[in-house]
Amino acid sequence: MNEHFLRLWPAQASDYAVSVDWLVIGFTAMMALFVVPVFVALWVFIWRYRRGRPADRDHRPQSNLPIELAWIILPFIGSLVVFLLSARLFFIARTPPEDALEVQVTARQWMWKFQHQGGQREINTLHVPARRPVKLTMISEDVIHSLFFPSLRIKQDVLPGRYSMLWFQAEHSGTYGVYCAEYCGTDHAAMLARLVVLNPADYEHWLADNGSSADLARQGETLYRQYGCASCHDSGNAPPLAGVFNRSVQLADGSQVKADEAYLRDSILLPQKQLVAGYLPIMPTYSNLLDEEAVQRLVAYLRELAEKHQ
Ligand code: HEC
Ligand SMILES: [Cu+2]
Repeated sequence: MNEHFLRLWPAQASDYAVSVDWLVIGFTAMMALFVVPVFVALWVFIWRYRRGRPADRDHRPQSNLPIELAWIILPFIGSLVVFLLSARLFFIARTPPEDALEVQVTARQWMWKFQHQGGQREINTLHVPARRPVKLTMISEDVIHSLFFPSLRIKQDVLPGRYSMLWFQAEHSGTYGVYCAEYCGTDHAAMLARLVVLNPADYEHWLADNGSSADLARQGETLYRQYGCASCHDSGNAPPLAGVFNRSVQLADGSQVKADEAYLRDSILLPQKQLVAGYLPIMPTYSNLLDEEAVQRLVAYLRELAEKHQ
């Protein structure tokens, strides 16, 4: 497709990618530091004590405390440094900034679907602005997939029935390869996508050119009316949904949950899974009516309601 596909050392599209590469290079160098002396000594001794060589063979083993301490402590410190550096990167990868741009991802055999907050939708191509954090909330409509951005050095399984998350900040505009990294059936190898990183101004143009008439929350509001949610939720038969997002919800079994995206998704698709305390289990299952993308729109609407509600 383009030069970024099938490169052994992919382009570095983010600062995170640069840090990961330094970690890999540093770790490899440290391993070489441990391994090379062992192999050098191995061959020296093989040579020196080969058969027929009149070498002195009755050395008593003698201890040498400084050497013992050195080979225990130095590798320990080296490994600890690598551990701390990788723990830091892991922490960064798990902690999206608050102001990240949000994109909803739905995977299925065999394509990637992306929904932007403005309502723009694309398949197998993802447009993002450079130098801005982007957070992907991902779910699969069938089997396990895995979204892999080699040029960003990030990869995350995309699971059916459960949201997972990736975030990144691309620094350089360009087009980068995106892969499915979990074998998912016949056309797994063809489950490719492109990441198009645009300069912020070009990104604004792209948004405007691809603008849909309604943003994600408006589309969710339409679904909310279309599927009769209001008949229960705005009538007292069901909990009001205006401020529910991110609130703590008391469940019928006595436990408490935070109404995050995953909880709201499950409430819509599997209403009997977690019953809200004080209500009857009368909510119908929407799993055969709404697909994951529709649920993402409803959740966007409920989120917006909560933001207005504050
Ligand atoms: C027939 C009535 C009915 C309809 C229609 C209905 N719900 Fe519900 N819903 C309920 C009831 C009752 C509860 C509380 C009991 C439970 O958890 O199932 C509930 C719970 C919820 C919750 C969890 C609320 C909380 O406070 O934790 C969400 C979210 C939700 N519904 C969303 C929807 C959406 C979105 C629709 C439309 C696609 C919808 N509901 C349609 C009756 C309904
Ligand atoms: Cu796949």
